[in-house]
Amino acid sequence: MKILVINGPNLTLLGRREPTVYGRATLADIEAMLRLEASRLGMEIEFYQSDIEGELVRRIGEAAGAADGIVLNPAAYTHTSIALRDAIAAVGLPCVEVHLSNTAAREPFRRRSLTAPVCVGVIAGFGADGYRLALLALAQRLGANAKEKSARKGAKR
Ligand code: CA2
Repeated sequence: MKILVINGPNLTLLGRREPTVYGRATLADIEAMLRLEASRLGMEIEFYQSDIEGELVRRIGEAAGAADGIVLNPAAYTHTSIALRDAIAAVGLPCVEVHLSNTAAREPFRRRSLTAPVCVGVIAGFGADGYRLALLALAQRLGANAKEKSARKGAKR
């Protein structure tokens, strides 16, 4: 099972600025923690970051047929990007949206997510641990789907 983990603009600043909002973990720390969790779950992850909206759109599109699910922190594009929303809707893979901070408790413009409606769920406010929780949620959802499919196959035989 392969999961693509995508991070949007400015998340390379993690751990260096605004630790009270975003915590002290760097993006490299988050990647290392996720690799550990993925190996525990028997999953493979690919980690990707870009500040550029079009590159994020392209990477999501490339996941079709190459990954089983997506963990996505669209960062500021959460609140602005119809292009990202369309890419998630089109790729046909379960996508879990992650935010380090609790966006519902921040400025009004952060309360609206254009991408959340096309995701299977949103995890916000748990800092770096949110990425681990998103991976667990996908493992459970994809594992359950795989079990359901093989049970259906068995019932047909
Ligand atoms: O809470 C989150 O994970 C956000 O996606 C982070 C975005 C913000 O625009 C969203 O509303 C919520 C900001 C990412 C930039 O990260 C920084 C990290 C350290 C210092 C400055 C920015």
